[in-house]
Amino acid sequence: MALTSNLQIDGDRLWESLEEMAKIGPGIAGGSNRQTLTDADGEGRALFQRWCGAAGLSMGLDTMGNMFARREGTDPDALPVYVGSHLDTQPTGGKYDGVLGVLAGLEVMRTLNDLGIRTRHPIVAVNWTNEEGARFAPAMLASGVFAGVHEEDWAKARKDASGKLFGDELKRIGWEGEEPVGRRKMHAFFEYHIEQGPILEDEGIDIGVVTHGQGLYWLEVTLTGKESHTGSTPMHKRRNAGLGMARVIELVHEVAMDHQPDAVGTVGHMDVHPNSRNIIAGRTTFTIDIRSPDKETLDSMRERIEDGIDTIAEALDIDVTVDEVGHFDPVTFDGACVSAIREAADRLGYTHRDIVSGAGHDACWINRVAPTAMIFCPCVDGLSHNEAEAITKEWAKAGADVLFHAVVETAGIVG
Ligand code: HGY
Ligand code: MN
Ligand code: MN
Repeated sequence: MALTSNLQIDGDRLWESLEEMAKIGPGIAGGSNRQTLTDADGEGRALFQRWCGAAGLSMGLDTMGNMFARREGTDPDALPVYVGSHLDTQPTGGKYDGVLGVLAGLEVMRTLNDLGIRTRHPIVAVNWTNEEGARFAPAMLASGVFAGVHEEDWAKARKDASGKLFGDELKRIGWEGEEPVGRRKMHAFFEYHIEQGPILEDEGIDIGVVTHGQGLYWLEVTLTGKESHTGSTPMHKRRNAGLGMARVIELVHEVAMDHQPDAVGTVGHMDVHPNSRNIIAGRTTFTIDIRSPDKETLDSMRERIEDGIDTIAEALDIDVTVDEVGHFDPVTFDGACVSAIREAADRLGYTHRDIVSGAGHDACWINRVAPTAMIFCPCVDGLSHNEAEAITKEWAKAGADVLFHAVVETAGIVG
């Protein structure tokens, strides 16, 4: 049996599943707040598990809470084709970031069941724990442990803002598995995700064929000056950590602007101590997020920013520490997997273009241990990490059709 363009997923069922999942951990403005290892995350996992059980899939769970829902192939010795993303969201996240890729993976299985198609390779739908890195930094934490980038103990010792440990929270919600993390071998991994940027929508294109992912550094900076009275401390006698942070934020922006059109630089997480309106900030802690598709550019941006921070600290007589809390080099995805996606889009008659991922994804780590590629669908105004994140049912379906064809083609139809 050959894959023909009429073999497509059930777009209504996928959409209903997205809407159903979005009811768990709702945001306050119509999006999602299903942060990793919260009770809401646990509920979302349970719903995914129920759906997988109803589709006849067997569920594996590893010691980092990664979920693996398996559909048997005709050749049990053949390495499975994996397909998935993440169910956790930002605190003010959208309903589709990550979730679309997990539920589209389930939809691939449901469609195979409907069509009675058997594949040679087994197929496994995945939910990676803590992709967002919002509650426990860094992002893509559990896929990073799976790919051997992070030690499991280090990951489980990561703390959230209230001092809770990742490992304790994973146990608390009851989703710590027995399976040692990282043992699974993959024939290939496909991740379907919203673009989280404006290119596909602006160009009126259905499918992003993701050939590369840009590299990233997350640097956590702490500036320490001296708290003192805002009214009675003369300007020349201040050690103002707040002013230091403001100058670093400007520096990060300037360095990114010097490497347009691709590089980006942001300070998104900021803590000010004691954060009182009439006390000069004695300490500021903030995260610098810089990204570029080019490794040399990325490294030179980091160097220029760290040198600049030292100059700012000296000028303001404040102390500084800089810790790297996240990093991966720019990623080149697997040629054969990328071609399978391109051919699927062509077969189905969807418009497509090659694209570099601006955001980080679990696929960026899994690409180290298996042939990997990604599919993007457009999102409204390119907006993401915002509760107003939106896609259309048609966009969701088109990408899931391409995912279905790419995965099934790679898994080999037996009949
Ligand atoms: O930060 C990222 O790029 C991803 O959304 N976690
Ligand atoms: Mn995501
Ligand atoms: Mn995200």
